[in-house]
Amino acid sequence: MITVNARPYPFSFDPAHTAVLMIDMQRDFLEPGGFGALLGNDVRPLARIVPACHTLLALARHHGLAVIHTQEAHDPLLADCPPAKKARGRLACGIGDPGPLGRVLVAGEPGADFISALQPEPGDIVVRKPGKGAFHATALDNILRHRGIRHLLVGGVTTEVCVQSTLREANDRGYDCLLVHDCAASYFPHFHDTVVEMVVAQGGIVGWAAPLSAVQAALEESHA
Ligand code: C5J
Repeated sequence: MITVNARPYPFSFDPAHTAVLMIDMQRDFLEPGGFGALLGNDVRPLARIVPACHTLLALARHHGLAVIHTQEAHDPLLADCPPAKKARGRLACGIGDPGPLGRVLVAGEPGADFISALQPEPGDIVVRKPGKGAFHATALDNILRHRGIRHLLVGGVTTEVCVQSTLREANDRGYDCLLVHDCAASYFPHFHDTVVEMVVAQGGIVGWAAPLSAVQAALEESHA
């Protein structure tokens, strides 16, 4: 077992039964012209976590953890996009419309792709999802159960939307989740900080939180 110095208390996991779940590190959320920017957000704060996410993925592959990337994107007919989601925000250029990165939040378009620094590698799993939570209308739970995965190290964007929704869905399904908090980001830094506190409050009511350095130290110590 590996034990990470985490809040509210140490988080232990067996690498053979653990996945890194990297949420939605897509051009649509991190780059100018994508969905996040069209919503009026300054996308720059999200870029700061890219090196840490890269290190977390490299550590996972090196230490034999499963790597799963989620991708928020709809099919080209928007058959999996609830009309309420498309209408939300009253955007002039919204989901399915042609934008600077191709059709907004549509699978196969440039904006839906992962940023170049965090492209999936052979052996990684990609789960496309139509919602904010990665368990809604996806095979994620089956994938995890078939692989015997019980622990998740979670990063990605945005902390208070897709990361938090997914953490809560995973927690309710019985997975132990560690939010690697410097591998997650929000357009609103105070939302990020608040989510970290919400996760670890009340004895870790939704999970644990730790910085990448603590995960790295624990994994490297296990190989010393
Ligand atoms: C949002 C996400 N914020 N990946 N998606 O719409 O957090």
